[in-house]
Parts: sequence; C-alpha cells; structure tokens
Amino acid sequence: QLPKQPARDEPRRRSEFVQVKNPHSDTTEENVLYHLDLGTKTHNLPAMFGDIKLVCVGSSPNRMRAFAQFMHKQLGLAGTDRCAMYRAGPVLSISHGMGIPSISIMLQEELIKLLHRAKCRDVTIIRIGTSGGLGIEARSVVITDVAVDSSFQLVVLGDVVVRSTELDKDLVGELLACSKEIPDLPTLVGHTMCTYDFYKGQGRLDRALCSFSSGKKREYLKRAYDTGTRNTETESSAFAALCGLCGPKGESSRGRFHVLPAPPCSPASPHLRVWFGVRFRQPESQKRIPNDFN
Ligand code: R2B
Repeated sequence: QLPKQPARDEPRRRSEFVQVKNPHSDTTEENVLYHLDLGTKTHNLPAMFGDIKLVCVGSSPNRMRAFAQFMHKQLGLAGTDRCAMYRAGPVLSISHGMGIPSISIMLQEELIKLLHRAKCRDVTIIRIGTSGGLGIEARSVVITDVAVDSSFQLVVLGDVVVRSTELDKDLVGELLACSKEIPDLPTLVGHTMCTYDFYKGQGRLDRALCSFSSGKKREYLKRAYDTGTRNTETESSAFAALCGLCGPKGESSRGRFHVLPAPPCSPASPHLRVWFGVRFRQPESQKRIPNDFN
C-alpha cells in the first residue's frame, strides 16, 4: 500500500499562467535568477520566453544540450539561444544537477519564477532522467504516476511541511499511449522512489562505506517494489511537489509528469508529440549496473 498522499494545499485558481506562491513577489522590485544568469531588470523575460510551452529538465548538461539540439532540428528552427539553458523554439531544455537541493533551487526558485515573470501559458514541464529500475527490463522507460519517499517533507524556517507528489494522470495516460507507437521501447507506468542519496538511499552495495547486508538490501527493495515502485532516483519528489503547487493550468495540467530514463510524447500537443518521438538510447558504455532485488 502506498503511503496516503496529502491533499493538495489549497484549491488552485483556474489560471493558465504559471503561478508563484509568494506573497512578497509583487513587492519585490527585481527578481534575479542567479543560476540562470537572468533578471527582471536586465532582461525582457516575456519577450525572451513568453512563448515557451514545453520545459524539459534533466540532471546532465550534456543530455539537455543534446535534447535541445534534437528539438531544434525537429522543429526546423534557424537559430539557437543558449546560456545555462538551451532553447529550441517553444522548448526549453535545462539541466538541474543531481538531488533534491539542486533541482529545488533550479525549479522552484528560478525556473518557476522565470515562467511566471515571462507570462508563459499552458506550459508542460518534463523531467528526463536516468534511474535505477526495480524488477523491470533494463532500459525500460518508467512514466512516473507518483513520486514516493518515506514522506515528502520540507523544512521551511524550521517547520516541517508536507506536499503532494502526485503527477498528472491524463498526461501519464497520454504518454503511455504515445509509447505504444514506438517499437522496441518498453514503457510502463509506476511509482518512482525519490531518495536523498544515490548510494545508501537506494540500497547500493558498491560504496566506500557500507553497513548493511545484501539480504537487507534485497528485502528493502522488494518492499519498495511491493508498493508499486518501479524505479529509483533522487529528484522526483521535489519535481512533483513544485510542479503541483505552481502548475499553470487548473485541473488538467497542473501535475505534470516525469519520465525516466528516456523520453516519450503525447497526442495532445504538437510539442509533446515531437518530444515523444525522441528516443534517447543509453550507450552500452553508460549502462547502469542493475540494482535489483532478485
Ligand atoms: C539519477 O541519476 C543521477 C545519479 O547518477 C541522479 O540525477 C538521478 O536521480
């Protein structure tokens, strides 16, 4: 059984704009997005980014550059903009580093503010990443329906707050439908377990210091599998919670989704359809050592 998900914080306004939940934002004269090298006084954000519809985030800068180049070609665009992020027409491709602290800084404090300040509408945000599969065929794509950890807790000024980490069901369904159009790409929907640490959090034995047995590891991963978890990584809960809170569009697209370890697409939007056509194949040399419980 899944740990019970908390209710969403509050009913959201049916707005298609990306929202920030910050009572101080209207009184802040200037927003500096330090890690993106952008600011509201130095850049005309609506002119630069107001037409963005799809944001793809992932930990590796190289992967996000490759993805932006692919989209650039697919969309038949002439020029590229590039800073710490890559832009191909209505698609932004941004790396977020590894782990919750890193993705939280990029996503919450900067990307969401950027989309809000740029007055973007109808934006979909997708995380493309690698992950460890649990009891599934190697190289499968897992479309995350919910990100789980022991409980998604954030400490804000010393207080613990709990956020929902459910992702958008409609989009999950659309992605799955699109995956069927691509031969030889095993794709499934499952829960993604987000851990604070790639090694001990995911029961890995190939560590510098290891205090648990392989039996204990197997028992732990089997327990995760039994709750519906099909892969593990280190960013999804922050991703899901932040997108859920700031989703640009009422019900249908507020949750967004998150795909691991390779991307798919959706019949609903042309951008998603193109995106789904992309197939990142992990080179043999980068193949992960399976971390399975069998
Ligand atoms: C999966 O892969 C990376 C660690 O190698 C990290 O970003 C993650 O969650």
